[in-house]
Amino acid sequence: MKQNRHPDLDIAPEIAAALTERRPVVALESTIVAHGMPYPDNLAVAREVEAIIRDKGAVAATIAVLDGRLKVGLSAAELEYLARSPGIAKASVRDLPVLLARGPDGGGDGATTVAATMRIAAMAGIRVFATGGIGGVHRGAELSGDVSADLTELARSAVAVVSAGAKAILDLPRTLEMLETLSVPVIGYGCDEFPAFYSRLSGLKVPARADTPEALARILAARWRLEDAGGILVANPIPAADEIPAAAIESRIRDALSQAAREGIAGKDVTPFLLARIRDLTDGESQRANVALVRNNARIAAEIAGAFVLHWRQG
Ligand code: PSU
Ligand code: MN
Repeated sequence: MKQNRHPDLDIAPEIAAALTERRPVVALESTIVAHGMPYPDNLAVAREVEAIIRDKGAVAATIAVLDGRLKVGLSAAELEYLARSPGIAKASVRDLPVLLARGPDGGGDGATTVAATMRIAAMAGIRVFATGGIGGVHRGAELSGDVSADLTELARSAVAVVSAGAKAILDLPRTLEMLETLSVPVIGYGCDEFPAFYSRLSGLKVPARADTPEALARILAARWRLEDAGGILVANPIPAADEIPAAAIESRIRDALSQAAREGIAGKDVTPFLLARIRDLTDGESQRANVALVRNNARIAAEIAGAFVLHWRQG
């Protein structure tokens, strides 16, 4: 099958068949499993999210790097291995060549971030991807220079990322500015404000809004008729019943940020450190919100994927 011809790519047969037949497929990342939540909740959530996608009539494609192979679709044992291995590398796009070159004998395993998952999904021909929140411009980036490669990948890979916005630990106004600079469409799903991950509101307007999967599918198809192949950020707010108002969580975020600064946490360790600290400081409430928004994103992503394949087939 065409998708399997790439020398580094292993696409599970069920997913390859769905892609060939133009049935809906939704990609899922693995950093959220290995580094975003502790075991065993991470495994339960990963399985549940795959089930939500299946119940909506789409095929779930969880992506990771294992034994130096780009894996699209994981077995139950592979998913469990990722969930139980907190020491596994967090792999963004820059890390992929090193992991591939190591191969099976030299530690060629990695949990893929939004950026790396987008790249691999695009290589496989998967157009819709559900996550929690994307990485972006960190607070204090004017000094640290810490800007997630999730943003530059959104400018580059032809994948729609369904998220609850960017993580609240970030500098959201600068993240939106950067997305504008990178010419990435940001579409509010049923909302006019850019959601703030744990909360529905950020005070920042989204440049455009869509209210149905069909409306989004039309935007996706139009994006990819243009002569560039970048991505789209779909901003889908956390359900009202599950949100933590921004005012309630902001002081916890600040506490976690100052602890990270005191302990000299930098680079790729920043995001996992902050998520874990905020989970402790909120007695697990932040993680309950995180799980709720991931579920919600999976549901919407499956609906968008369904609408998109119809649109794509009809041309
Ligand atoms: N959102 C979550 N949990 C996570 C992440 C996002 O709810 O663990 C991960 C994603 O994989 C995202 C990464 O791509 O954090 C961003 O890390 P960085 O800021 O180092 O690029
Ligand atoms: Mn970073």
